[in-house]
Amino acid sequence: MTTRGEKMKRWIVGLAGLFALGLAGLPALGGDQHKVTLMLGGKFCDLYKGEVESALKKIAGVTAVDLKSMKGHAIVTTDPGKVKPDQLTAAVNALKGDGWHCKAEVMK
Ligand SMILES: [Cu+2]
Repeated sequence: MTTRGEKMKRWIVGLAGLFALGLAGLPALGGDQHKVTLMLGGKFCDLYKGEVESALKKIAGVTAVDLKSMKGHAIVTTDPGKVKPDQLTAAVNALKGDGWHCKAEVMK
């Protein structure tokens, strides 16, 4: 025989289980992104941040480029496993113009 109290208890346990699953899922979502910090250099490169940003954003798998949080650096958010750090540095190293060029290395 099931009492009202037992039913209630089962319901609460079930709800707690769902809640725990939800919590477990959150870090998995958060871990779905990856950040690479590039140290920028090169003659007058700091005047061409727009070029750096658009070159990095053109790479498939790059979801965000942050040039503001750390002076002289680009914090690049990528989908994990889709972008190799070498692709990011290569894109920046290819930027050059009349009397300027950019260089990047991955910060460890
Ligand atoms: Cu640095």
